[in-house]
Amino acid sequence: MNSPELLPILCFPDPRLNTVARPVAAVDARVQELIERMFATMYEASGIGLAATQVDVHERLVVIDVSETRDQRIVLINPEIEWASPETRKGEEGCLSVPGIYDGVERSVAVRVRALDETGQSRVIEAEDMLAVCIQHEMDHLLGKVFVEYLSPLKRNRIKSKMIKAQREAERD
Ligand code: K1U
Ligand code: ZN
Repeated sequence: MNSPELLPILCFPDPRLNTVARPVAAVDARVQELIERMFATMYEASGIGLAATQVDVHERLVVIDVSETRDQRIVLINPEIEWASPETRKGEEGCLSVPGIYDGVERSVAVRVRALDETGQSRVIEAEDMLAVCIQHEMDHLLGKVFVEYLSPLKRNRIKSKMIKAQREAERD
């Protein structure tokens, strides 16, 4: 079988990253093909998660694989956080839409999420540590929020300038 076609990833500060995603209406062949393309794109970019927003599809769909073996796929369609631990921790985050930038973000250490899987079945996922952080980061993307928005305006503006400069240089080459 052919490998799924990769999708271009939007880069901060592209305003399309601030779009609020709408619910997926039906888990059909179109959505299943999009899931395969998103996993292929995420693995190719060595990421642990990818939200549909990042590939300019504004529907509530996320793919995740935090395993070292890269074979533990998690699909979240129309995810909703049912519970988030009051205990929080500040951890280093990165983002495929903000390449080369890593910084600390305070997140709940555990979450319980309800979502549909790729077959349309409703599932509950209890997550902690890296998976919990990744789920919160990806669900922020679906709300149009990029992790740099948690940083100070000074840091965020520096990152914005750096990204714009890098994008201009890449266009020139
Ligand atoms: O949403 C994304 O852009 C994917 C992002 C997910 C993420 C990483 C780290 C913390 C929270 C969410 C990435 O995969 S960034 C690249 C990456 O593989 C990575 C970066 C830092 C730690 C672990 C992995
Ligand atoms: Zn991200």
